[in-house]
Amino acid sequence: MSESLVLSSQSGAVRTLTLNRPAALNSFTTGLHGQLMEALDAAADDAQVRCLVLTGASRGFCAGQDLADPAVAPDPVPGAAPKDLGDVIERHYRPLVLRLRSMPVPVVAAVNGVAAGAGANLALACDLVLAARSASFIQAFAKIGLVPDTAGTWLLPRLVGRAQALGLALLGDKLPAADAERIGLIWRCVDDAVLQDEAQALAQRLAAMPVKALVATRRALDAAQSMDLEQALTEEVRLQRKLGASHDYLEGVAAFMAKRPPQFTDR
Ligand code: T3D
Repeated sequence: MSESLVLSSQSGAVRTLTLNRPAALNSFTTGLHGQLMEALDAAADDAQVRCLVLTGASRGFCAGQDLADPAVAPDPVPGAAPKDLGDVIERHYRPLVLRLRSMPVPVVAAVNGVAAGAGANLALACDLVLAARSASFIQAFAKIGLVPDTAGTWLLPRLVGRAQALGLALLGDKLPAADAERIGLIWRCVDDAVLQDEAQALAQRLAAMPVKALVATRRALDAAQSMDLEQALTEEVRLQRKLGASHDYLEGVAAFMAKRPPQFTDR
């Protein structure tokens, strides 16, 4: 039987996926990529799942690409042909980000420890990022002669602006979680002891909300980045027309009028 590189658990409508290569700080191998994609697809296809939590086993969240993986490690033989890293990115990291951003449910990253390289941007590609106070974010790419990938070039300036994005990407320094919260890179930093409980509570809260509208909100905010005001307003018309005809909208208004808690079911 193959090793479980991604652990999956379910609590109510919340699915939690745990990256599980702790000896190498949950860094990515081809095997981990394959299992994570499978787990994300399974969560997307399961109507019982209304929110996803992504976290890491043991002391790290994810140290990015496993640099010891023979598929990517430079061949030490002088004159050896370079590995095609573009191929690795195209086959694994690009689809991973697109999968995350098209999940039909909100995704919470519970960053339990260091998140470096592609591991940092994996977390930042999630909808809400909650990090333990001892966690940190490192754009490690420049230190090994690469550019930020896993959507780092797109995410960083949008999250924190060009000045901070360049500072993080060019220097590759370790950014403690509290500073990541301060500059707006992540949603919240919490004490280590409560991280997983807080992440589960946040996920349960999101799961009880109108998930379809939450996902439409994520998409609208992303899409508006490349729209002018008029286009964004037009898109809001389209989305509100669609959501206004949904069960969840009827239920939300009915529950408000009846002063009772809503029961949202759309996904
Ligand atoms: O290459 C391509 O295919 C293109 C794709 C690129 C995407 C990327 O993600 S590029 C960036 C890759 N990641 C890094 O450069 C980060 C490398 N790791 C570190 O800088 C440090 O490990 C950390 C700052 C993340 C943590 O430091 P520390 O002191 O807390 O832990 P450590 O002792 O360095 O690591 C613990 C173990 O994990 C250690 O193994 P050992 O000595 O106990 O057997 C270390 O080698 C291993 N480890 C950590 N990161 C990686 C790794 N092994 C393989 N690949 C890693 N990325």
